[in-house]
Amino acid sequence: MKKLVFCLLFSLLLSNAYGQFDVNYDEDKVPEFKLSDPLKSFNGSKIRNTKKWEKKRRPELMDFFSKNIYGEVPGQLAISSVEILEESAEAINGKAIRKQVELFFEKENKQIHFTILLYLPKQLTPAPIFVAYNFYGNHTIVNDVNIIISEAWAKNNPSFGIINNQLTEQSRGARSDRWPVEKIIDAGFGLAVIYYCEVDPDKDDFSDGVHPLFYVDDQQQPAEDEWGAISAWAWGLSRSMDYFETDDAVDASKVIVFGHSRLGKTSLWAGASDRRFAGVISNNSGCGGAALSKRRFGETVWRINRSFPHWFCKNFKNYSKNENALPLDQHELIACIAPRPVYIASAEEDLWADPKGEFLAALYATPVFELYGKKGIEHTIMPPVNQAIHNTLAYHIRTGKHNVTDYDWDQYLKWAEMFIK
Ligand code: GTR
Repeated sequence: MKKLVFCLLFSLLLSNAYGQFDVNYDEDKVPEFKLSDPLKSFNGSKIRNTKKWEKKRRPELMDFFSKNIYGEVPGQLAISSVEILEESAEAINGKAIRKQVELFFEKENKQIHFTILLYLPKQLTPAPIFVAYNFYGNHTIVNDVNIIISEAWAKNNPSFGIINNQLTEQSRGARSDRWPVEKIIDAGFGLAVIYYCEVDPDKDDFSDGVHPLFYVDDQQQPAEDEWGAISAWAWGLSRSMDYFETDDAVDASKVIVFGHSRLGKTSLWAGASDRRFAGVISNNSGCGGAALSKRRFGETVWRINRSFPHWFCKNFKNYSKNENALPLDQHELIACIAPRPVYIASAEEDLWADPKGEFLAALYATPVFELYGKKGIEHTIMPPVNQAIHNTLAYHIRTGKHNVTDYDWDQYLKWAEMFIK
């Protein structure tokens, strides 16, 4: 008996250590919650027109997201210099121009730099583009020997040939299944990618990446309301936009920011905080991205803050196991992008990211799109799998797992043709 009790207690402890008790995948166990109305300000006043939305509601929502979720960027920093590292007019079977552009930043005797790899359709100048981060380096997105391998820190991953935190030749083209570059070019779009760890290495360490450039005196890490990694990555996307505005081959008024998973959280925040992005795509972004936090389905605020303490600002920890104290939810982040086109995409088997919560966030963001005379999500029930809804605010749930697939890109290209081009 004693042994049994001990075993039970031990497994209880173990499962709790791994957070088992905090992961709910049962729709019936989703707690009751009240969502805030995007068209009602914190003081209760009704928002009846776009003027009031722009002047009052949107700023107060953005202010809350900035100071309590993603963290504020502490200052401004312009590109100090640009270097074209490489350029060719014979890429992607002769259909595209390839350009590798390095951006340098300097402040307080510290510097960072990151490289944008661009493929642009030859037949179209200036071209609308997608801009996105990748997880394992620019050289993974297509099997092209000319792509420079980043020297920035990488998380070890033997299947990508990453040991000693360095990217290697072994992973050249290894992620080409997620990046149908030729199809993007054929559709009349360009693609710009950046290795995200060049802007801020994805680890709980604030001594590297862009953060230290803004430290005051002997500051070691961002303040409670200052930027975590997602906000830093969003900052990098905005700096890439600064560059696009100077490149005649890019139509800077038609830049769509795309991201998957943690980088889909980033694309939403980048799109909300920088209105120069003409459109936003969030692929399987889940908790802290498109999914409603208050549903606590799959990954929760507590869980994400515990596993990735560096992604959000420190203030976000106030909402771990305390989601109902949030005066807003992620539908209002999507709303803050309106009236610009936004695409939220889920995957049927990606329960960790809460597909239903992602759909509901799009649905509940709809009134703000409608305020601008744009179409959002018109049906309150989730569409069947693989039946995309293409409005200004778009949504699909596809079959399969947490990933970026051809189905996803086929939808994005069709939608971008309708709403961005
Ligand atoms: C998971 C994390 C998710 C998602 C994903 C990813 O481990 O819990 O929020 O961001 O990583 O980025 O691949």
